[in-house]
Amino acid sequence: MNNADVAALFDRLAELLEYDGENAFRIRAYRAAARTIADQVDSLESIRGDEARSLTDLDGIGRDLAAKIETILDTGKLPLLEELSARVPVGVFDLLRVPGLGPKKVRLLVDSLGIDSLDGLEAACRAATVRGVKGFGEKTEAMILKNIAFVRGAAVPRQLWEEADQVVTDIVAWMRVCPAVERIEAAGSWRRGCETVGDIDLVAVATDAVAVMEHFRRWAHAVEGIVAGPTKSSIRGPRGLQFDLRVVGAPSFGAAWQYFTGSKEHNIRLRSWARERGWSLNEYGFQPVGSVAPATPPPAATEAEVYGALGLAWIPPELREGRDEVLLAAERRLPLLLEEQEIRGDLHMHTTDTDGEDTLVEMVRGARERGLEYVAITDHGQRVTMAHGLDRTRLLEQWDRIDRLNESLAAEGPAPIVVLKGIEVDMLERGGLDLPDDVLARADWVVASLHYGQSQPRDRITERILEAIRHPAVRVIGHPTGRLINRRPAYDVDMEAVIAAAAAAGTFLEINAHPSRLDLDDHHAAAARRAGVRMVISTDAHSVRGLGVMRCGVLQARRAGLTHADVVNTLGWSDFRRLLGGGAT
Ligand code: DGT
Ligand code: CA
Ligand code: CA
Ligand code: ZN
Repeated sequence: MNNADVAALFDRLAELLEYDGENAFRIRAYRAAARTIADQVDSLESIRGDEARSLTDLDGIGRDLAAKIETILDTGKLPLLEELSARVPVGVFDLLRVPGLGPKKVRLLVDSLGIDSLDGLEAACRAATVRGVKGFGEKTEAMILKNIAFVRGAAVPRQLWEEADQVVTDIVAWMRVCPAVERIEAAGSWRRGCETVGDIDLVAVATDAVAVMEHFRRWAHAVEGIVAGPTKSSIRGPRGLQFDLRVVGAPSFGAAWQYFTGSKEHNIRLRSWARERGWSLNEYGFQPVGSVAPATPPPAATEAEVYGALGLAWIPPELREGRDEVLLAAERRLPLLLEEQEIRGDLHMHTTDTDGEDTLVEMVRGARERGLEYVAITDHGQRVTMAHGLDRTRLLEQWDRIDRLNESLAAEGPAPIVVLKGIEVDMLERGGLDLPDDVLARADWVVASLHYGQSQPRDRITERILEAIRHPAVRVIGHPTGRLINRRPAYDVDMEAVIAAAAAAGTFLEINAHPSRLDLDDHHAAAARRAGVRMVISTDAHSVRGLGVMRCGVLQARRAGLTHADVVNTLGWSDFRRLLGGGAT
């Protein structure tokens, strides 16, 4: 059982307890525990095995929860969850997957109409009996019908941030065309830079909300309406993606943008922080709570006003995950997050010499147009036969071309872009690298990656990576966990050991900026930072266009709280050259 598995069991438990009408505190405690566990980089096993640590040291984990975690680790099961699951009709699990139907609503439907399956729910909606249940209406019925079809259809996986970003740009531009729109901003997980996005949340200030909603539904990429109201509408757009739009008054804009940006966990923390200071905070603004003399609520037209009224610095959306950001904002200790324009070089890219689409010269020209000062060309080593990986002869031939390219770039004028002679070596299944040490010793920049033997046991994979980390020629470990979002989970690797070894050896870890990789992820990158490991954000571009994903890597780094000092390729060329040591170009 890894941490995510354990967290999923607690989330499931919370859901079933809520269905069962259990008290809110207990439910919240399990949800908080799930979150804490999912956020841990160190495995629960290792925390439990460490004499200096205890599961009860974790935020929100008391003795009872710690005992439950131990049971799960030992048996793979949670007896309380098994017990509850056995009591709940099987069909209820399907009903819980219908968007817009939480556990409480499902319970009402089960109890009052005896519904116990998606078919039953659909029939009841068509027979218009659902609207008779307290809290349900005609609109809810229509919403349920649409969403049932959705649950039955191919489950739409969460969209990659970069894909979502394209449609966000499009709809925001479309909404700005509407004369009634005074301001429109996107919020939610997109704004927080999450690696995947479930739906798109938009907040608008408008003179005429009805006109805004009409305009919204006329968006060229709208597939269907889901909910249509005067201040709140939802539509389905491309690839099944849902768009929620809220229209608010200008004085509430800061509160609304803050609210719909979330995360839910951040909002919960912020609200309790506000409450402790005498204010209730919702998407409309502040209200005094429990004060004898009614105080005038502070303004909430901007986010800075909302956070400021609570004695907090404005918190960048990427940090709003309910970790420690509220405390840091109170103490004015928020990290000064990395910005994309601080990136000065790109140290992982491919060319037509292996599996890239553009030539060496095209890639370098593309990088120069992006304003980079240096790049490393890191085609695949010979093990990657599918990509026609480079053997010694072909690699040395490429490096000759790079020497000549640098000469001609230098002849064009002062401060030319510098091209480093690099390679992405493969960590072989049996250990070792796929090019000999005497070749690697001549490289300016070596990225070591693991592409084969990904299903080997944890010890083997970890050992292969540790060996690469300790290799004198290896500068950075490429996409250290190998995960591909929505496609393939990470290989089984002991990331604590990897991070510790990287710190000891002074080897860097990559944040691969490809939208499907984002590897290291935010949790691992934060852990690496705490361990004193420096990171390299690289595009792993296989084309000139691919150089554009740097911003995705930067977003992930920001979510991890990284500053420019944590990221090696923020160094200007002269500093970076010093870091490389005498040998470089
Ligand atoms: P997603 O869409 O699954 O990628 O994630 P989000 O974070 O965009 O979540 P979404 O679309 O359900 O809601 C947008 C924001 O609205 C969310 O981040 C925080 C706020 N919000 C939604 N539901 C709740 C809630 O029950 N309590 C609180 N405090 N905030 C909520
Ligand atoms: Ca959302
Ligand atoms: Ca939403
Ligand atoms: Zn690569």
